[in-house]
Amino acid sequence: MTVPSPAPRSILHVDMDAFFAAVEERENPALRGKPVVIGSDPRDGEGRGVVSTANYEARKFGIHSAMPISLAWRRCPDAVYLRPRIRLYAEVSRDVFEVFARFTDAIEPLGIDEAFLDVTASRRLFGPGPEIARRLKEAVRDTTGLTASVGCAASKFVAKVASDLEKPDGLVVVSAGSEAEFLAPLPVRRLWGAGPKALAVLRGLGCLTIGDVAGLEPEVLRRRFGEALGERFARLSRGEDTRPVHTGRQRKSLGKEVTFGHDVRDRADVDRTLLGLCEGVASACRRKDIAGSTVAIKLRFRGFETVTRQRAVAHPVCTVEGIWPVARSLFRKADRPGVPIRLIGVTLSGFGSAGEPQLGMFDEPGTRTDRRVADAVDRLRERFGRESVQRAVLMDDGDRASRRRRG
Ligand code: TTP
Ligand code: MG
Repeated sequence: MTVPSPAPRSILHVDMDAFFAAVEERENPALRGKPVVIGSDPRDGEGRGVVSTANYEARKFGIHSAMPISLAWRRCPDAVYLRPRIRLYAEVSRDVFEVFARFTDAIEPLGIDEAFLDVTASRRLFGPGPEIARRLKEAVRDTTGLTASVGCAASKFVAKVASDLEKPDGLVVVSAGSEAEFLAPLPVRRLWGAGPKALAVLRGLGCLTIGDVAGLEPEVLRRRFGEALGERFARLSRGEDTRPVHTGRQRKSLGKEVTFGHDVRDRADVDRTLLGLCEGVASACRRKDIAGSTVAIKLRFRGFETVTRQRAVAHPVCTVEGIWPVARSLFRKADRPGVPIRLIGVTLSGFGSAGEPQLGMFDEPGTRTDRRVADAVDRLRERFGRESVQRAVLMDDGDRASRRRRG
């Protein structure tokens, strides 16, 4: 029996060409065809700054990013030297990412001018991956007047290598199954994660191309680089890379805390504050579409003694119903009755995506409903402000009375 392998993904790596310089050329067409160098301190070529980027005409003179301006000047005194206008480039970057967003939600930005896009689910709408790549390049050009280079493959690594091969205005497609063949002739320095030290070791092993690495026994690589890195090189050299496109930066933890204006003795007050903090953490989680599997609390007593307690929960949580009981129980255990409290905080960590029900996140009875209610509350708060929806226990009595009167 053969195990069916998952259908190949369509991943694009998109990188704008000579980005800062291209924007300057767009703003001032008189620059077109001339060598253009963008640098932090280009004063008459005497500046001590470095080159941010150079257009492709200037690159013919051997000018490239991170080189001292003074050296660029010596190589091409006739180039046009310009100071970077970061705010302008950031605006154009926003336009570029808006074009990306027409094709998919699964966008992982890598910098101001480059991103991975997982367009697997977009194929139904826009056609096969290479067709989406072609359309995307066209849309970027129509909308921004700039060119992008795109790599299209079934994995991030291969797409990234591909986008760089035919710059500028390139489109390189690597079909699923031909990754190893595509990578084989390329120099080892294109192997992801291979820094100067690793490159020296690889060359010492006789590897000049990625194909040479693929030809080694994986065991040799594991011995030289350790389990993790050795295995990674072995897999990447054969074009195997299953890493997902990460949308939104993955957070390590998300927490909220309050320092009381005066030390608080009344535990009911502390409870209310703790519940409010849990609410804040929960709604921030849901806005980011993440759920955490570890709840922690922090307590500071009068005299600055600080304690923290944490507990892992069976299912990742992103609702106040999930976080609050754990936080309250941790608080009870850490509390020193009678000692005034100065600060309390709640932190959630151990995140995955809340949008991955296959992890069993929402299998707990009632959790689905919690999540739906919570989402509705989030939407109301967005429209009418934070105060519109309050849990009864969070309102003090005066508050409740005044609402009753108004209601
Ligand atoms: P890159 O995409 O690395 O370079 P690029 O877009 O200029 O050229 P290429 O066609 O090779 O992609 O970086 C994007 C922008 O980031 C670049 O235009 C300027 C800025 N940058 C720096 O300021 N310093 C640097 O060292 C690098 C590498 C880039
Ligand atoms: Mg670029």
